[in-house]
Amino acid sequence: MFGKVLIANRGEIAVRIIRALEELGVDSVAVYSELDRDAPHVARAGEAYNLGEGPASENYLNVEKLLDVAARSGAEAIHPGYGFLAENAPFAKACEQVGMVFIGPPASAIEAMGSKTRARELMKAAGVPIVPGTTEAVADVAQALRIAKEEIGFPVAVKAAGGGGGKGFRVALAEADLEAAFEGSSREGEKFFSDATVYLERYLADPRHVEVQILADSKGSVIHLGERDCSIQRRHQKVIEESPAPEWVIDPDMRARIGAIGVNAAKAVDYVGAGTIEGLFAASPDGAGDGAQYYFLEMNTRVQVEHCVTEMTTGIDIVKEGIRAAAGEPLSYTQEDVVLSGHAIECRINAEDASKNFAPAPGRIGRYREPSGPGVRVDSGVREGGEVSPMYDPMVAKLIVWDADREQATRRMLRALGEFEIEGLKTLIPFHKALLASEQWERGETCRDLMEDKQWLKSLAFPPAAQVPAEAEHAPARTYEVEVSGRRFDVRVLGAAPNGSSSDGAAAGPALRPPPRRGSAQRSAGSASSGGPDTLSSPLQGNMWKVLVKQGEKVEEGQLLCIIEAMKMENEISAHKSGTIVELPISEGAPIQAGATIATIRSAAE
Ligand code: MV4
Repeated sequence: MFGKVLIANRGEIAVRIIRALEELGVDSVAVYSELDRDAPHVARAGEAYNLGEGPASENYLNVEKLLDVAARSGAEAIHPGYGFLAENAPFAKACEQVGMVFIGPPASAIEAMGSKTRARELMKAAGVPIVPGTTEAVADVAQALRIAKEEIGFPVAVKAAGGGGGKGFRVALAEADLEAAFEGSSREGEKFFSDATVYLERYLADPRHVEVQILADSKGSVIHLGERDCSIQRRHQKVIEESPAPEWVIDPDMRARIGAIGVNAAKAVDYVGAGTIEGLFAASPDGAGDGAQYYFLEMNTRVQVEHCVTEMTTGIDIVKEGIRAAAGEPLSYTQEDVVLSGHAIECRINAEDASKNFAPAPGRIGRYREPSGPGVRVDSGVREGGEVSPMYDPMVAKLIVWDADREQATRRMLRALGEFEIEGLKTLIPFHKALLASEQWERGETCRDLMEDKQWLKSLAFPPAAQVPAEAEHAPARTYEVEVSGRRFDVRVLGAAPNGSSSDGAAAGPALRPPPRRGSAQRSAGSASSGGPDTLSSPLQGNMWKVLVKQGEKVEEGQLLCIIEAMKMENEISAHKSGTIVELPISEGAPIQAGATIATIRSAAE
């Protein structure tokens, strides 16, 4: 086993890896950006190195700096976590070249799975079922049209070869849509992966996203740990994951079939470590009633965000097994040792406002209390008083619960969500509470209708008390605990405290700065009109990906105005109020700073 490992990551996954290393008796080395100076992963590691300020490209993604710090600290291996350099074959090779172990699969496996066309070709040859379609690049629209008409049939999915996770994914329902889908997919592939190559798949109607966890060692042993159902997604970002899939969706026979497919896929690329085969589960392809099918979609050659639900149902520490495999040790388990028990659910607690199109809601965390009790696990990378920066992933914590079955796990999750206290910023907690209480969830549906239901999402708006009204900006609320006739109540008093007494909650524990008013898109004080401030500013720094409105246009509150791409994520920005767009100083493709004006909207009454 290694003596010391550097973690080239931040947030909850860095903390997760540090914990695994500690249990293995391995020293940990954290790295951090200037912004993360006070982050939990820094405090939690054995030693930590500042990689400097600036965007991730200058610190968490800077290969030269990482390898330099790894060498200086005496680390023998680097764990990339997920995101950042996790699926970067050149980085895995660079580690190899300087004698540093990359904790992950061989660079060749990352490369093979990185090209989705190559992966489809390899999987087909290995007998792994792939979604019907092409395994080679489609040259142009004319060829796409011929293949779609003669071989696949409409509707077809057009996907970017360099893509994955939904990037560059377009659907052509009929012949007339194909050109736009082809061009859109190709453009997005070029933009995000410098690869305009696209391929075609048959478009499956409302499939489930079902993936299987794999562990492999360097001796050739490959096992699977059962499936995860991640069908609840928003713009291809998973928000809730569970394991196993609802029992009426995947039966033991199908589970064994999916497991075998995962093992074969991993073996075909000589995989080592923890990995995931993602696939689509179609109850009845084409509605033809010819039985359920499972198709390979892509492989994630790293530990995933949602690995925790599998840890809960198997009792196997996936992160530790991955580190052991990289150190050349055999897996601690055979397939026969893997026994699935009960049901686990994970909710991603993102700093986002579901009622405003899941707008990013970075800011400073006020009071913060994590839930606990039986069957509850929280993996987080934040703490009270910490800042959630718009520079990074909005996921601040993962709440995972386990119980004997899906129904009880759901109740336990609702209980734990109720215990979770995060003040100062908006999170997906209200969204998760509402979704898990829905009939759609109870029936184990993919919930796509809910995720697109503007009215339903709007109903999840945060109570006005949480959004300090503009005129009361400097008059924070105080909370008191009182007893009335012996019964205890929490009372929240708004406005300035009398006699200049402390403005912090009398019973709210340590004095905290009033949480800054950040959130969805920020409102700056415009003209004091009935409709509130006119100016909508950008909550984050990024690139203007799409502008969906024009100056002079009338918009409704909540209407999508533009999409800002930041950290490879598309962030939807919607109108903060109804009115006419009198100013729109943004253009597609241009960079935008946090705080910069997106639009000025004047209410009709003015
Ligand atoms: C598909 C599909 C239908 N047909 N491919 C790809 C990335 C992943 N985030 C979702 N992807 C899909 N690929 C074909 N050929 C539908 C989706 C899809 C989806 C799948 C399962 C559960 C939720 C989904 C939400 C949007 C798109």
